[in-house]
Amino acid sequence: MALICNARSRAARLLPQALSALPVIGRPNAPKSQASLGNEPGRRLASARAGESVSPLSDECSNQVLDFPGGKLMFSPDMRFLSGSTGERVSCYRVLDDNGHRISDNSFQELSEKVAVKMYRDMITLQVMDTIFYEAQRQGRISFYLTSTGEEAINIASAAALSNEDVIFPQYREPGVLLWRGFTLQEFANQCFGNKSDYGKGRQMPIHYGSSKYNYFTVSSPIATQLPQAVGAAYSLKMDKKNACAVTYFGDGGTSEGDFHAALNFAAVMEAPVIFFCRNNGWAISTPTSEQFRSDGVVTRGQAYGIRSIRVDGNDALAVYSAVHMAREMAVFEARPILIEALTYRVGHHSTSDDSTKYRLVDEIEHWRSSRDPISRYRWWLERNGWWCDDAESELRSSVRKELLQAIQVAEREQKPALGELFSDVYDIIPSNLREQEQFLRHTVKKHPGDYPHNVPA
Ligand SMILES: Cc1ncc(C[n+]2csc(CCOP(=O)(O)OP(=O)(O)O)c2C)c(N)n1
Ligand SMILES: [Mg+2]
Repeated sequence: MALICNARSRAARLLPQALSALPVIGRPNAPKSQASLGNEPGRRLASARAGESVSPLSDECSNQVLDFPGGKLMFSPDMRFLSGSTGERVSCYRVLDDNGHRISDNSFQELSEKVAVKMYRDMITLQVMDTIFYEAQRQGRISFYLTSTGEEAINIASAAALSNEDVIFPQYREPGVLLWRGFTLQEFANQCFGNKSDYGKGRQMPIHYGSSKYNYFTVSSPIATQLPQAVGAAYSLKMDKKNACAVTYFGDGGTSEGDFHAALNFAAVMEAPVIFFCRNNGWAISTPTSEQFRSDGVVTRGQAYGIRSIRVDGNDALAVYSAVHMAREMAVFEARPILIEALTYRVGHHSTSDDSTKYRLVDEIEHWRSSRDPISRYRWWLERNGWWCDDAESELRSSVRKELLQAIQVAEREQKPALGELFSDVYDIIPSNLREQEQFLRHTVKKHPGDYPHNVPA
């Protein structure tokens, strides 16, 4: 590290580095004009307030440069705190306006009719799936459900812009990524019903999907744990020289976890090819984002960690597709992390255990449902291209509904995993405390058969 000064400031060069980096006020060997400013706090401090413009440096100290890890930086005689905000809010990239018209002179990633139509079909499938599983929960047929309503474009358009080799670390509101990759409605139903064909063997709550076939790590309930895991996986992809990245999804609420910060820093320092995809939907159950952070959302935090970042309209499928496509190129071919903040709204309740009208205005929900719906906006664009019509729409909706009802019937009839499966697959040799628990469980089920399902094989 070298301190570069002109000759008259030679004394400063002899100071310990830490001291020489201090503000000049009160510094014993600072030029007189500056040291004396410290005795006039009113005048001096007024101009030191954050965000105020400061006149160009006039004396030789303006020539002082500190060569510090991270690059050279200027010394300043002005005590200036960085502002807590950037002033102007970071703008939001979009391709389609609210009526599905392309904004002129807009840069976006072209997509073929085949991909564009599959995107739309999958958005509709996700919407129908949400409606029917939600109803199934209300009928008591499954224990829990959580919809992606309002976030269909985020789910499907982001998935469409990735390669199937990219490894996904989801939160829980992104089943559309799995749908895009080919997970069938029967596979979704098997997981929600926790039957023998569920890959998790019924040990998890509904919506905790996972698939090794589709490089989709199993959803894990504790918020944000997937972020550092994604960075580790991304680093491993880089070491193996794979043309793939890790992609992790999370909500605005997830950014309040320490794991978010650890992951961003880790990724930046290790130059890991990972895309951090934040769905900023305004709410973390009943906590609004105003109680979550004071920064300009999430996008500015990426920059603070040295990560290239963008804010996109999460309800504009073409903007999401374009941003993720570009993010992937940069992550994989430049080996760097990227942060995407997609602005959207959680139109549904948090889950079937929630009633969001208790803490937010119905008008707010309705505004997003009717005026900012990502599916209608994308459909208008498709129709203008001549790629979609009313007949295709009704045919698709009824066939998905039929297929899903059939899948639910099959999943419901399917046997449950055997009781012993609750204790398998973790240890090679089951430890004594788990064996005791298993015996206790079997004894309790025998004693109170009416309290337990009859269709669980011993
Ligand atoms: C570590 C941890 N804390 C709290 C919870 C309870 N919890 C479940 S979902 C959730 C809200 C998360 O909100 P956000 O990340 O914005 O995602 P969204 O539900 O809006 O998609 C909370 C607090 C949890 N699962 N894990
Ligand atoms: Mg949220």
